[in-house]
Order: sequence, then C-alpha cells, then structure tokens
Amino acid sequence: MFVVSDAHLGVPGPAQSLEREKQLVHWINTVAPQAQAIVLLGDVFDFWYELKQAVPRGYSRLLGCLSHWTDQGLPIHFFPGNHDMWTYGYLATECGLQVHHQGEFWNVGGRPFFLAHGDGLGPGDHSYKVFKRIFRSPFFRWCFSRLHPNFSFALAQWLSRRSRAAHAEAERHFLGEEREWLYQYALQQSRAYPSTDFVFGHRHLPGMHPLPGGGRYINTGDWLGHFSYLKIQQGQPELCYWKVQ
Ligand SMILES: [Mn+2]
Repeated sequence: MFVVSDAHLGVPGPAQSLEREKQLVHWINTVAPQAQAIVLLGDVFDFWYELKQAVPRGYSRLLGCLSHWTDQGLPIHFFPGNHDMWTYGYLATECGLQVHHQGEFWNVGGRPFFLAHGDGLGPGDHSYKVFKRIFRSPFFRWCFSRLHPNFSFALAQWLSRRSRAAHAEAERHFLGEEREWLYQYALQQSRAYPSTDFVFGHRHLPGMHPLPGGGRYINTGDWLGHFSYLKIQQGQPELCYWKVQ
C-alpha cells in the first residue's frame, strides 16, 4: 500500500502546479502496478469544492489517471483534508475513489494503522476546530453554493493560499514532541491502541517517531517540496522520496 498527501495542486500558480501534477501522475503510474491500494491522505488539491453542476477547473491528468487505475480494479482511497473536504460524490462516482471523511483504523499486512489527514486532531487549534464545523455544515455549504463560482471559488482559493502561507514558516522543522499536535494526538491515542502506527499528512514534514506502546507517529510529508510518500509492505512502513524527473 502506498500513501501520499498534501500536493496542494493549484498553487502557487498553474505552471508549477501542473509540474507537480505530472510528477504525481508519473508516481501513481509507477507504483500502481505493484500496489494493493493507494491512499490519498488529504490536501491533494489546494481548493476543491463540488457544486451539484460544477467542479473546479483543472487537474484533468490526475483525475484521468485515478479513474484509469480504479477502472483496473485498484482501490484508491481519499481522506479529504482541510483544503479539499468538500467532495460530495463527484470524485467517488467519476473517478472511483473511496472517500473517508473521518480517520480510520485499518489492518495493513497484519499490523494496525490509524489513517487520517490530521487537521483538527490533538490539543490546541481551537479556532480551526470551530471553523471546520462551520465549513462542513450543510447551512454554510448551502450559502456558499448560492454564490457564483467565478466569485466563490476565486475567494476560497485566495483564502486557501493565505492560510497555507501563514503556516509555511513554522512548518519547516519538527518542533519537538511537546509542541507537535499530531505527535501528541498519536501519543494520547497510543495508550488505548498500543503498537498502532498513526499515519497523517497535513504537517508537510515527513517523519517517523516511535511511541511508547511500540507504535509510531508517521507523517507522509508532502508533494510540494519533499515529494515524500509512505510505502507499507507486509505491515512494515517505510518513508520514501520520489526523485523528481
Ligand atoms: Mn492539511
């Protein structure tokens, strides 16, 4: 099984996004023949929102590639992130993705894993937790969907870019176990689920950190600068890096 996250397609501009999209398609086509499943662990798109009659422009190579492999019978899972949580059937019916809106415990190769994008987990980030509930609420969606997408999508893309830029500086280094919310979340969960590996994206920092119960906190990194991904073979996770070509 292969796990990748945080490509944030759409930023910083069309040319660089297209380059990363092509690399992602190349990577999928490379690993898919040997994969039992591929997991997209969120924030694949910097902004994704499905209206009943329209979806954001672009990403045709990736969407076509995903559809091709699901047509072949390969399970491709999508755990939407905070940038692309607004999928309501299009990616599932059109591209065959299996969409998981909550984190899940999985058995992979005989070992327990917990998979989630990672936004809103762990201590702190209270304002985001409130925003997430609002953004996902049917009333907010109904209001947002009444706006013309030329306006609403542009506004959301602008906000999305701003939110990422605000975090960019603090994101580069591991802040220490105390200050890493996802590590703290995994640590707390590991008391109830020892020997489980907790796999997240969201943090844009690839890493694997042991937990007291024998499990690990694993971050898949990103497809923005690290081009990192997680390979799980016979239950053994390994962080890998794609050589951009
Ligand atoms: Mn995220």
